[in-house]
Amino acid sequence: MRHAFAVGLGLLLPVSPAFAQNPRAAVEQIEVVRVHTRDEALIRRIGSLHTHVIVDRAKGVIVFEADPMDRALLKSGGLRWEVDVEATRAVNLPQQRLPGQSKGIPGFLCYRTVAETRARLDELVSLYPGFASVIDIGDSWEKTAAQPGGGEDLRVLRLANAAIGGDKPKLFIMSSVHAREYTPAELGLRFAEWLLANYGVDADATWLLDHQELHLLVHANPDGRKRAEGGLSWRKNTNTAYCGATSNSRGADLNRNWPFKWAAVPNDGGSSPAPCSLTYRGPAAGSEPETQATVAYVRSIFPDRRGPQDGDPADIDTRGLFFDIHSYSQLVLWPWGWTTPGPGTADQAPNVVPLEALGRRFAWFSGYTPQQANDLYPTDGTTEDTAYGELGVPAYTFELGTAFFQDCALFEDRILPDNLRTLLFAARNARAPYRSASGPDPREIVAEPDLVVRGETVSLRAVIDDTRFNNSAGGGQAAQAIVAASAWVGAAPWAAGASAIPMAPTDGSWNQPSEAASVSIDTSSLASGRHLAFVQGTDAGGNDGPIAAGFVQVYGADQIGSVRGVARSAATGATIPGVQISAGSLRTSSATDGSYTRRLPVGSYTLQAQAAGFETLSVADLTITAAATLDRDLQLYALCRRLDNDAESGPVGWTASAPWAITTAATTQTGSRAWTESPGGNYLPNANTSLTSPVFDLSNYSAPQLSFDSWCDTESGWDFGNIEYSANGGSTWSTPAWRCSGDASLRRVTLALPALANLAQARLRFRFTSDSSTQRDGWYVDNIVLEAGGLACRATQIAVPLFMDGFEP
Ligand code: 0X9
Ligand code: ZN
Repeated sequence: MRHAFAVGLGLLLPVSPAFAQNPRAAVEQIEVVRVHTRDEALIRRIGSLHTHVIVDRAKGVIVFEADPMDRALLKSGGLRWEVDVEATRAVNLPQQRLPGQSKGIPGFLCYRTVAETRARLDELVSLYPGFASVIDIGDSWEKTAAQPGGGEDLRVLRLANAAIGGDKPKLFIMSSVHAREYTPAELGLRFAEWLLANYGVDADATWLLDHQELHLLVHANPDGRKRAEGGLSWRKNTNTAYCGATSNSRGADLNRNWPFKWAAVPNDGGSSPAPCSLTYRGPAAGSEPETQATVAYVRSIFPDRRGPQDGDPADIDTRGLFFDIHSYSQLVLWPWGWTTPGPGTADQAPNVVPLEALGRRFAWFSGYTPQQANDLYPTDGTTEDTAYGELGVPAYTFELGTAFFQDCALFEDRILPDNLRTLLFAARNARAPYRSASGPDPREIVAEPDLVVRGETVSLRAVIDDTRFNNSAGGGQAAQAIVAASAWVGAAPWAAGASAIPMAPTDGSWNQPSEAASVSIDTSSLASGRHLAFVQGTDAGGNDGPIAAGFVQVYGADQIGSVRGVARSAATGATIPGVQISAGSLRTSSATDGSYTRRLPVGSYTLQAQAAGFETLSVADLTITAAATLDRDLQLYALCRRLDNDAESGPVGWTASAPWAITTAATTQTGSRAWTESPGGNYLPNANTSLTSPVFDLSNYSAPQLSFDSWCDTESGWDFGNIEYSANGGSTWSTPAWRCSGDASLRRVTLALPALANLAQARLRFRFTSDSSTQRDGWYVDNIVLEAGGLACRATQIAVPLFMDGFEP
């Protein structure tokens, strides 16, 4: 019987005629199915023709998205299989605007639409004229075919400091080439925004924009994406030539249409020839306008550094990095995709050693599983095989997160930070990726002091770390002892005439795979201003790692002054240690006795002082004059608690609609009691029930901030814990300011609610909603605190006389 199924899927025949020719019905329902099989050939066959495939070989189960024809084949095939109801619901998510939602994809405030992305790119160009430009690299299919919607330009955001010339290493990132994959485009855009916002603030952002280029194709498939924004589970482009002009299964899979090894895997094992298939490769290599434009652009920015034979390695000095960001599965993938792994086959890319090493480093930062792209199933005509195969540039596919329509809270809190740091690390490798792949990474670069009078000595420290490999999935990257580290101050290591300053191991000998290192920097010949201090380490294998940088500022004695003082509580006069004090990008923190001193270049500043539990203090018009010390004590006002509910002492004025109640179930581990909307076990279908705060007065209160513990075991994408607020005592309620779904882990959530500032009739609620199917344990919340600052809060804190020193106003 298994045999019959295999034939049906075209495993033993080149292509099942039905599969190749029959256009599908106009609207087709995808169902996620679980097939029980241990037949490797069948698993690979299914894998090559489907997305989103998950194989559990231990259990002998393969899960994939099956269309009606697949299901017909399964029904006739005699295998044990069933529909995964929850997963099916997750790929067919109907999208509804949140109440009051005016931006983002309906139901998802955190993902900008194609139109919003276009506007934001224009805005970035006008905000950062010397750094950002937009390049129109070609048209989407709908634009070339003059379709009713008009189509879109494919737009690359290029970031580089235009004031510094030269041929710079390039990082190319394309995202959301599969339309329904929501998170990749937003990650790409946020990475660009982070770099621009941190120029001159973060040393790495600064040198990356000075000495490298970022080329970002945020929406690699805008036509398809516009469909997916409407809630369709759209993957391909929208070309009406394939599968019928009105079918929602039409279009070509742009990640099977790229020219290198297009359709190369035998027996259609790497892509589908069937126009309605989710992995339809198109009628010819590079047939789609999106592919043509993107490939031409990639060829224009990366020279060819690899020979013509499959086995030719790229030159070790190849510069640049290529990324194609997808979702989902939490994977870091490197070429090849087109080869078939197996005993005795040469399935690895010729540069596999550094490709794998760098992939395992990326996976250290993201926590994802590192593997060769063909590990699960072969694919042909993919983006990263073309970038690497044609040009030799190291190329990677990331699969972000755990869902196409990923919940925003999980995106913001985990996926975004995990992958921003991965991309930042990646960017630091673009100069010599095949060399730095195995080399140690310098971290925690500190210059002390960070600002000196010319001639003073700076101690530059770093930790040179060779251990950051993710060795899961059968990996064996060995960390090697550090043997050297160098610093360059003022000039980049690659600048003509730059001289390396050797660093010394803090413990006296280079023998560990992670070593603290330092060096004293003579500043007597440095020009006035801010200098980048570059650090690079070398391991026992002779591998020079990537660069990381810090800042050192040097001025003449006539260009520096300072500010000093003591940070105290306005209410009690007690000194406050650990206050974070910043003036522009220069920072310090108060000592155990509350005192601080900060040297600054002469000029005018606004000082910001921040400490947990206190209102942020801003001291404007601070004028620093040469060789003088300005005394400025900092009087910090404690934040006032306007709401407080730890569930230990009952509802204390809160209104709990049934079945909300206080439970002693230990799920949240935050005390003996917590609130939950389903104290009896799982929540009910179609729940809509709130825990509502008393009305509270925020007149003359500013910067309200809510924090609480959350444990949110719900059906992801369907059942939600929502935070909403009311400005009128509960008559009307806001769009959810935050919501959770399918996150069964304890988290402390902190939310700024600026809209509630100064309102006399403020109110909050924790509203739980579920749909008709699949119930879980539910939502637990605890230790709810709303704090605010402002005049009304300060009035409760009688200012005590400060110690008057110097010319305190
Ligand atoms: O099938 C794909 O195109 C990718 N998965 S997705 O769910 N985002 O569609 C995986 C491709 C993996 N193989 C290569 N990149 N070669
Ligand atoms: Zn994808």
